[in-house]
Amino acid sequence: MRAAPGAPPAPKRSGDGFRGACVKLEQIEVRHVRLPLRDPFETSFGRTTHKEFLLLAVSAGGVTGYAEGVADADPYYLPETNATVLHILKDFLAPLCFGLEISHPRELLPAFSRVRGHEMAKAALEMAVWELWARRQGVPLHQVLGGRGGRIASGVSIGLQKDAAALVEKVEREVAAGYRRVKIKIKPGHDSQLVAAVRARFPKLPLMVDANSAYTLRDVAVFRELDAYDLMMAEQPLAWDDIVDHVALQREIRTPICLDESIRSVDNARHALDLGACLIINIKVGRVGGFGGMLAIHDLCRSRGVPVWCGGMLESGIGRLANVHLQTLPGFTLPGDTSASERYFVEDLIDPPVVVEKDGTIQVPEGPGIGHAIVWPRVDKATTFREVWRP
Ligand code: OSB
Ligand code: MG
Repeated sequence: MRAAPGAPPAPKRSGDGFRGACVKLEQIEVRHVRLPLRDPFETSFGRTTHKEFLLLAVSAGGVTGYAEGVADADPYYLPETNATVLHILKDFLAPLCFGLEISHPRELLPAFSRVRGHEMAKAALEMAVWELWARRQGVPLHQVLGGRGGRIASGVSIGLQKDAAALVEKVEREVAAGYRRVKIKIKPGHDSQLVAAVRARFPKLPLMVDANSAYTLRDVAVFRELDAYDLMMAEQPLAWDDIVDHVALQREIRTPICLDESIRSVDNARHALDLGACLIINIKVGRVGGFGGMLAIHDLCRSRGVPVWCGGMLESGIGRLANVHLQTLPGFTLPGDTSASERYFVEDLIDPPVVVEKDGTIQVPEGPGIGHAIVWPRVDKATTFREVWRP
């Protein structure tokens, strides 16, 4: 059932959990989930064989909302880990949240501001409340975010391969599958020759590289070389917490820089754009404190005509669907890293899985919340521990 546009949502039950239109959380469940990846994923910062994440379930008034954390087991992409996220949630954010009467999930990120940093922990809880918010109104997540139904364009992120020939083969497979944009991972010693090999085979392919912070300003020659290959962008060439050196690099090269790791708040985004550190921004909702941070960065970039796209963290279907919904906002003008479930997992945790059609698009679900069923026996099988917290 759809709520009339603009009409206040009708609480499903009065009393329990819902004070008028407010949400007061009654329970937070956290699971640690470990799911084997179909193929290992290698970047400049390491090789991943299993997806390990925290799955949150927040309940109020007989409705439960779900979200997948984006932290990894290790601090090699960004400083947070699943262990730090669990600590910050359990000891700070959950108690804080139990004390709130939430009249809109947009209030959560500001309410969390006393906790400095820990964006992934904030996002996991905040996103679960948004998902609950949508389910409670019986509407898809994209509707409460201000997006639309329909389809989104899908791109693909290809990890480091054993050599250039293996990479080209992999690109061929993904292009044949319909993906609208290909991103390849690079690291020092494995960069311009890889790009040259892919470009030789696909002269017109929308192509980009992602360095995951593997370079310094001493490597400017590598990026000048990459300027010859008509790349859509170069993602996060320099340090994970840098803005200033990226300004210097962007002045030296034609290829647009896109920031990923360096953007963890709307203020980071504003600083980067004001200074000229990048021309494009990768938004990962879990990296920017949740949907509130995503919306603020989206709106800022849209007001300045700066394209954004949605990054990925090898999410299971639960996080993947959240990414599908948020990409229906109008500022997401470039294909993101949201690919089909089957590229990552033999069996995803949702039914149906996320599917990419031959035209390189994904259907946006219309059911309540994330919109596809969570397959609990599969989640149970992949759960290594579980905690339940109450006020
Ligand atoms: O930098 O975008 C990244 C995966 C894990 C951590 C960081 C990144 C990535 C990817 C893969 O590029 C995106 C995906 O397929 O989910
Ligand atoms: Mg990246």
